[in-house]
Amino acid sequence: MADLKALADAVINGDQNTALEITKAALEEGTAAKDVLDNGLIAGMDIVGARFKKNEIYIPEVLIAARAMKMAMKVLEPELVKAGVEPVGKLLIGTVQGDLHDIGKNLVAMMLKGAGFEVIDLGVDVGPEKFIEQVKAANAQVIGISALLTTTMPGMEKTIKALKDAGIAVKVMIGGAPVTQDYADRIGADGYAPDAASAVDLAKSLVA
Ligand code: B1M
Repeated sequence: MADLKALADAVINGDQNTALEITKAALEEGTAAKDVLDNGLIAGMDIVGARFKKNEIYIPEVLIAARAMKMAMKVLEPELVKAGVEPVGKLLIGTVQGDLHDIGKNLVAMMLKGAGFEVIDLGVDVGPEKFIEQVKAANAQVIGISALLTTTMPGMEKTIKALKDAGIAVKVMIGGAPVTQDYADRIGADGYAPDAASAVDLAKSLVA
């Protein structure tokens, strides 16, 4: 029997090789890909998210855990596709127009992937037109926008307005160091998250 608890622990400890080995072994002995995902990788990332939220661990540990999960996902993903496992939800993410900061956005994207979301990362300096074009192409349920500069924050409002004008019904969540819940309410965003772990909870609530 595959030890999925050990797989979760390997993710928590950022042990890439062990995460990969257990994932391969589990698949070889016939464990369902979804079981490996839910009870191994996601279970591990859930704990990483909870510890990050309580400040028990910090960004480097989260990045290392995400890297271990990513390694295991390389062998798991094709099996999930074969088994027809649906992602928790589909989400587009990008840093707002004019803004090149992407460390926080990448962290949020990794945690969302860790929680079972299909994440399409549009990168940095993403304008309203690109969000609109890509959300139509991907048929995503949620758009996540990150901003690190007070001067680029208005780009979030511009994007929300452009989506409304284009008649696109998609949930928008925002975040980044200068962003607040008050700002999210003012510009009509569907949600705000102060950190990557909270962003996962928020995204889950937006697709529920
Ligand atoms: Co810039 N920078 N920077 N910078 N930079 C800040 C943001 C700044 C606060 C530094 C300072 O002056 N004290 C300041 C902004 C001031 C302001 O607007 N209030 C600033 C400035 C001014 C600038 C330039 C204008 C500097 C210049 O050229 N004169 C320039 C702008 C370039 C541009 O974007 N057009 C610039 C450039 C850069 C670098 C390229 C050198 C580099 C970015 C590298 C990169 O990202 N690839 C950089 C960096 C590294 C920083 C600091 C030092 C660190 C930012 C960071 O990565 N934090 C930053 C000062 C600081 O914060 N101490 C600073 C770690 C990251 C994990 O946190 O992004 O907040 P954060 O993400 C968190 C949460 O906010 C949240 O979750 C994450 C994890 O918990 N979150 C979300 C983020 N996005 C989310 C989205 C969500 C939900 C949650 O939903 C979608």
